[in-house]
Amino acid sequence: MIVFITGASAGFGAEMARTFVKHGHQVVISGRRKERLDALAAELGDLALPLVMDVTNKDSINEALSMLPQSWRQVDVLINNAGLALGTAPAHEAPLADWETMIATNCTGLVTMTRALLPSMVERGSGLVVNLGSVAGHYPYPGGNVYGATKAFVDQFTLNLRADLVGTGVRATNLAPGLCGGTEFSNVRFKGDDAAAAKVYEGTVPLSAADIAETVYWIATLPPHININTIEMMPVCQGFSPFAIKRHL
Ligand code: NDP
Ligand code: 8X3
Repeated sequence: MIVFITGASAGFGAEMARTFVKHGHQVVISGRRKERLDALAAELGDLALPLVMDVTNKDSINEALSMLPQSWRQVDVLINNAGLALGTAPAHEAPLADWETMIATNCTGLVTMTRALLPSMVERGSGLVVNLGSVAGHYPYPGGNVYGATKAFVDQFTLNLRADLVGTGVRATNLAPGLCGGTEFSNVRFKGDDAAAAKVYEGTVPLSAADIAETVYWIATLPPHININTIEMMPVCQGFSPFAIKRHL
C-alpha cells in the first residue's frame, strides 16, 4: 500500500509511519518541519518519502503533491492526522487568531487534502481516508470551544464522505481518541509551556501514539468489504464529567 500521512513529523503521524513501514508499506510523511521529516525518513529508509507541506495553504499542498514521484502517486490510504488545539481559554477570551488556525488546519486542511486525493481513489475503485477526530468533538468541556467544534466537523464530514462513497469501493473512517500522551499535542496547546503540558498526563496512563498507530493499521488492513465508520477510544482512566451547575446559594 501507499499511505499518505499528514502531520508525520511528530506524535501519532510519526508512529503511524513507523508502523506501516514495519509492515512493508510505502509511506509519504508530510508536515511543515523539514528537518523532522528528514530525520524520520533517515530512520525509516526507502519506504518513507518526506514531503514538506502546510495543510493550511492550498498552494503548498498543490506544489507538494505535484512533486510526488510517479511511483508514489496512487495513494491507497490518506491519513488526515495533521491537527492541533490552541489554548483552553473560554470563548469570550480566546484569541480569534487561534480559532482561525484550528479551523484552517483541522477543517480546511483536512478537506483540501481529501478533495485532492479522493478522485484517484474513486477512479481506481479502492482506497481509504482515515480522519483524526477526537472525543472533544463528541463531548463539550470548558475551553474546548473551537477545537471540539473542528473535531465535530471531522465526524460529520467523514460520515458524509461515506454517504457519497457508497458503491465506489472507497472507505472512510473517523478515529476519535481521548487523552493520549507522548506527543506534542499539549505542548502545542499550551504554546510551549511544557510544565503545563506535562500536568495534563500527571498520574494517568494515557493512550499512546503506538495505540493509535496500531488502531489505524488495523482499520487499513481489514478486508475491503468492511468499513469502520467511527471509533472512539479512551484510556481506562478517562471518563465523563457531571453537568456543571452554577448554584446561587
Ligand atoms: P502532535 O502535535 O504531536 O502532532 C501534530 C502534527 O501535525 C505534527 O506532525 C505537525 O507537524 C502537524 N501539523 C500541525 N499543523 C500543520 C500544518 N499547518 N500543516 C501540516 N502539518 C501540520 O499531535 P498528535 O500527534 O497528538 O495529534 C495528531 C492528531 O490527533 C491531531 O489532529 C489531534 O487533534 C488529534 N488528537 C490528538 C489527541 C491527543 O490527545 N494527543 C487526542 C485526540 C485527537 P509540523 O509542526 O511539522 O507541521
Ligand atoms: C485531544 C483530546 O481531550 O484533549 O483531542 O480534547 S482532548
